[in-house]
Amino acid sequence: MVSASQYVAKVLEKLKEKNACESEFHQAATEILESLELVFEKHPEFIESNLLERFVEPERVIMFRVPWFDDKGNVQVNRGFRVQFNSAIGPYKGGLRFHPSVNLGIIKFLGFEQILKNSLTGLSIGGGKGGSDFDPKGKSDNEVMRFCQSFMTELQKYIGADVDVPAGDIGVGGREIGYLYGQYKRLTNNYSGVLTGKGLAYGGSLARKEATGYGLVYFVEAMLKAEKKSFAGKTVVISGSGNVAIYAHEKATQLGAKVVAMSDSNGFIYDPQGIDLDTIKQLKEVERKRISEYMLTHPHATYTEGCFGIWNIKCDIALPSATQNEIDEQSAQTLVQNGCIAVGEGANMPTTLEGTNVFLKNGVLFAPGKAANAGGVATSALEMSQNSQRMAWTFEEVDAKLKNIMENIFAQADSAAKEYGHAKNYVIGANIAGFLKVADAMMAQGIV
Ligand code: NDP
Ligand code: 2IT
Repeated sequence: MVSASQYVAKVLEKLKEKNACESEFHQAATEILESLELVFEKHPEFIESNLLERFVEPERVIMFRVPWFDDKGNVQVNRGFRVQFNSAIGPYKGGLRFHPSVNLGIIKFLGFEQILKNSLTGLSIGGGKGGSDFDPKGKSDNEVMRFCQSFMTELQKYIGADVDVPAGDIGVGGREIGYLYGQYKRLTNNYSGVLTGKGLAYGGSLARKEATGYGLVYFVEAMLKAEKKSFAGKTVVISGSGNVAIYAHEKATQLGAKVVAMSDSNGFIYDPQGIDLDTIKQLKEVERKRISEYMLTHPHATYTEGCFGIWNIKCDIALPSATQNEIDEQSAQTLVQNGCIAVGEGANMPTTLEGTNVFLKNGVLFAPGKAANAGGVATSALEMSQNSQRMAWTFEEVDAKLKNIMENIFAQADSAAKEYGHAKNYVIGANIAGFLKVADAMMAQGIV
């Protein structure tokens, strides 16, 4: 029989050949598969049943046309996606991303990561992801609504509370989930928990909005605690100023840290006194404006065009929470030189493979996204539980469960890393711990 490393290399080579233009999927798969070599050494039965080649192939890929009328009466056409990657441990679960950069490779990398992330939560949810190359920026509410209605007209054929439960991601927040839910209900005449991140008036969960950012900070706090460190008194830089970034700021500040920089896709602000979160919430959640407008009310701060320069700001803890590949090798080196002790990925795959290696080699505590940002989807699963029970839990109940789940994910990643001889390497730990549960379920279910 082939060795574990030959087997992994062969599957990876075939994956790259079969999915030639999907660079983000190659990147996510390379990181995950290389960690899994250690698992295949211990489990030759996984190689015998060609588990890995089945694991990297989505169970189903849906791609569809999304036609809609803009406010001028012109017909616009976008492309919609839903990748139903793996249902071994539960119904497909994962967000929808609306951003002009969206393509199949991006949705596949996100869906692939989601399988392991969802497994780490300990809850019964499989991996999926979807979205569209639609750009909500600069569109009127009516345009966003017409787009969402058209998108759901097709998507509703493939989803269901026990089948596939989408949620938000970049460009999809409460407004979009509301329009999508309204159209689902209208077409199916079925009031069920088919989407998460819903408004509180129609089945949403308290603390879902806060969950990814809070969960990120809970995870990093657990990672720091293992080194007898904490957030108190630390300087923090957070990229992005969307859902994840805002609530990471809120929780880090509650724990005694000072957040000095945040960004959007145009540029970043630096406020040495600590960024005023109420202003950011007003600009981003209410007015949908650019972060540069922070300067109008906080003239002592500085604004710099371009989002990547944010990593030149000296900090103790970096929480990249905007998008993929925002920290490259150079930015990682700068962070290390500036004395950064911990990095927590709020975004999915915000660090390149080279950047990750810089952190690991220099002893920076590194919390990979699939573990550190799992609080969002975990709380989505709590929303699904509340929907099935027709119950609503209090904010405190949900938040306490979230904190417990994040501490548990840290413990799993930590113990798998130790067991496989790579203590404190939470990339390897999270990949292995997440994979083993899915692998066991796939083995038990036969060749499917
Ligand atoms: P939002 O749409 O609320 O915010 C995204 C933020 O990132 C905005 O500030 C946006 O700036 C910035 N951004 C987006 N794309 C780019 C880009 N290509 N270059 C530079 N900046 C960019 O999204 P979320 O906060 O929900 O998501 C942020 C990240 O967290 C994503 O990687 C997502 O996959 C991940 N994530 C989200 C979860 C959730 O529950 N929402 C759960 C787990 C992970 P601008 O406004 O200018 O576009
Ligand atoms: O990347 C993610 O985990 C999300 N965007 C959240 C998915 C969800 O189903 O809540």
